[in-house]
Amino acid sequence: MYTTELQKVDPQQAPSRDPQELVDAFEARVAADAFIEPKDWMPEAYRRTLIRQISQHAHSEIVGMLPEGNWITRAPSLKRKAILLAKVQDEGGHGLYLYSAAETLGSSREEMIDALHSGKAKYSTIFNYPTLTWADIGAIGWLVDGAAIMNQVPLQRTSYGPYARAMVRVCKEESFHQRQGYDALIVMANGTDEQKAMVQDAIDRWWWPAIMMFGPSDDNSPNSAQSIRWRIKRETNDELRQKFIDATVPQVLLLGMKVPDADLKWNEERGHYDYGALDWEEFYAVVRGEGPTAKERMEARRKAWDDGAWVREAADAYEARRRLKAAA
Ligand code: BYC
Repeated sequence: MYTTELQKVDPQQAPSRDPQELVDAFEARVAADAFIEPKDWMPEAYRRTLIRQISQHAHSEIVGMLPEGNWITRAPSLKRKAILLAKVQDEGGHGLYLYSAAETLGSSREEMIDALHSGKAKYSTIFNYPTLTWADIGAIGWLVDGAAIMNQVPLQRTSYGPYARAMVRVCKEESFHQRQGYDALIVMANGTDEQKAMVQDAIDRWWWPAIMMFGPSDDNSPNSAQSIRWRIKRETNDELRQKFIDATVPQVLLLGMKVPDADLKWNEERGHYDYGALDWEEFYAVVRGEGPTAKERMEARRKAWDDGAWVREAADAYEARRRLKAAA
């Protein structure tokens, strides 16, 4: 199921050309900012890096539905419930575009889902934290989707065409997600003392995990240098983290809230905020699958996959019947 015609194309085709010539032509296209498309020749390591990044991105989108999904039945009004439902559904859609983009590189949906469920593939650390209050839902929209946009806007110019094109729509939807999250927090920040305290508490718990989403610092990021050379990544982890902090601190202040970082200070000379040290031990522990809700998230994903078996079987049966009819 889900196998595409593209998977049948031999990725290392073009036997008649000298390998160095193929590499040179590939490098020249990347250097000229031309997109690499599924049927184009590409180095095996480029393909593997893309499958790794795109599939992990897809996993993050569908695991990301879980912490917010928890609140659909508890949203404080019909309006907020409708918005949250639409947002969670959008995240599912993002997962689908991304799995489809990864499939064009020859990886099957089953392989990718297996890698997620067996713990071989990563997904964003951010979704291993619990959503304790309604303010957390606002904080996720604003901070988590905000960090995602900062990371994904440059990916609209990533060198692999299907990934870049998927990002255009994803970024548009993420912008709406970010605004609805901030809007929910503005309402609460202008509410009762209890609501204000909930907003500050949510910021205190989500700030650091959100800025860790950008990944390890540049000197500890094993994949960055090559990914930047191949123009898969257009900006480094630390560059994006800094941009996010610079853009978001004024938004915290506008809410009348505090950033939970005693070392945060505007640096006039650099034209950026200086910020405190990240807890990398916590980051790597969460990457290893030791986050507060990691077990729960994987159990929910496996259950969703098992419960959906009948849908996949029905889709297969429908497709088999459609083909029979078409042949007749
Ligand atoms: N969490 O060499 P590095 C969303 C891993 S979803 C877990 O810097 P790279 C949303 C990294 O994979 C947001 N693992 O790697 C959804 C690598 O391990 P492997 C998801 C992380 O790839 C629903 C190792 O650490 N966005 O927005 O050059 C609701 C070394 O790192 C993390 C994307 O996936 C992390 N935070 O750079 C709301 C964007 N960070 O794979 C919102 C696309 C690092 O070698 N991805 N690792 O075993 C990227 O831009 C890049 O893959 C990263 C990492 C910046 C994340």
